[in-house]
Amino acid sequence: MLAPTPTSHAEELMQLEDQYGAHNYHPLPVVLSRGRGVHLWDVAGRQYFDFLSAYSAVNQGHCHPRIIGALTEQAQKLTLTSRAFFNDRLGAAEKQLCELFGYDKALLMNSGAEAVETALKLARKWGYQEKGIAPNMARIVVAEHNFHGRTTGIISFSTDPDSTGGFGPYVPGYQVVPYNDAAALAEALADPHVCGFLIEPIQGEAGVVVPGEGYLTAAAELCREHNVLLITDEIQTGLGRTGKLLATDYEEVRGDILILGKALSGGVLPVSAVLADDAIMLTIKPGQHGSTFGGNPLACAVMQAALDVLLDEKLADNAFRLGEIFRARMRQLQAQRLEVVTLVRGRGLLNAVVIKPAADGRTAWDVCVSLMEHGLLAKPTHGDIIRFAPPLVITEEQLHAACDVIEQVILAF
Ligand code: IF1
Repeated sequence: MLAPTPTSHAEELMQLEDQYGAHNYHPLPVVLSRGRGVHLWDVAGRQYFDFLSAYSAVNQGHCHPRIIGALTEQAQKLTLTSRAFFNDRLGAAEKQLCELFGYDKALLMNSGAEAVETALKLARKWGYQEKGIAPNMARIVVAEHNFHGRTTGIISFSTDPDSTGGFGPYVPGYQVVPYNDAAALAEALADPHVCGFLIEPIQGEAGVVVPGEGYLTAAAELCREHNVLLITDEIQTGLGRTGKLLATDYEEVRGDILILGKALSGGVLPVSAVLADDAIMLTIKPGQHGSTFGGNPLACAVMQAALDVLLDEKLADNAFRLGEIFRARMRQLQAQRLEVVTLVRGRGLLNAVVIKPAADGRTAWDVCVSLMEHGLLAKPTHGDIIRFAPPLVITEEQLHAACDVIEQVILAF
């Protein structure tokens, strides 16, 4: 079939992806070519507020000068040695991570999923070696509606048919419990084969589901009681996104294993990390785990700059303060259009607004298309939920300007 003649440069580029790229996404019809701070520009030069931040990987804002500076400086010197040899960046980067988050050791990987897989392997290793679980009998408890990545190991415990359908057979050794239900968790942890409980402190993909006050504390206590490792996946919620350095800081809970990713590099290149104390981390011996790019000098230089920016620019505090303003504005909007905006929830600058489909069938997707036409980019999840997550460098003035756009679009919906 002859493809229709592209009428614009953007359509030409979308057509290229359609013809030569896998169809594993359904992007909004916008083709971006430049980013700086909270703004993105498309190929026609139109400017947008970015209210997705690449799913919270761009907390420091697009192309932050300090992070790009670290990238370009290191890129002229040394990018990759593999871990077959030492390099002059990894030790200092690991030290900065361990001191900032309060752990003995860090294991650097690349994607978030790789860090999650690393954490699962670590928990199992500890379960056999330290908890004395019989070989191949270790089990890990996870929450319903979890999202931890797309590998076959991780989707083995997903409850989302889109993530799991058609990808079996699945990795055994996982048990699903309802999120935010301490009683169900207590029951599951009583099984002596359980070595770990993997949890998102706030469920991102599920639609920014914030657990009840005290749930994380109860989970930590139950894990301690049953000698089970609490594994906190802060790949999306960590690094200032929810208004604290980590989302678990809201309850002063500390994961036995902490998983970080996304904004660990400020969205410049893939960097992820697993942090744990010696009793857990040293159960993995030389040659038992690794990755070609894990801990490469370029990633270390970028990560150190990204963490410096996070702290120097007090991005967690900014997210906390502006998140309160954002939710207040969305709740005002909800009061005006109860038949459209049915729920507003979140912490810091990780928020979601639930949109009731219109009588004529228009959904959150159509709201996002209209937002795009009015200069703001956001993406719906699970049909009716729009996640609003701008870079944490956003100013109060920019936030109000963005809320004006959201208001205008939703009032017209
Ligand atoms: C996609 C979702 C968000 C994550 C948590 C681990 C990972 C992610 C809590 C894996 C990744 C990304 C993946 C991306 C879209 C995005 C996403 F919609 F998929 F679920 F943010 F909510 N733990 N989330 O959120 O990290 O391997 O991707 O680096 O797959 O479509 P990754």
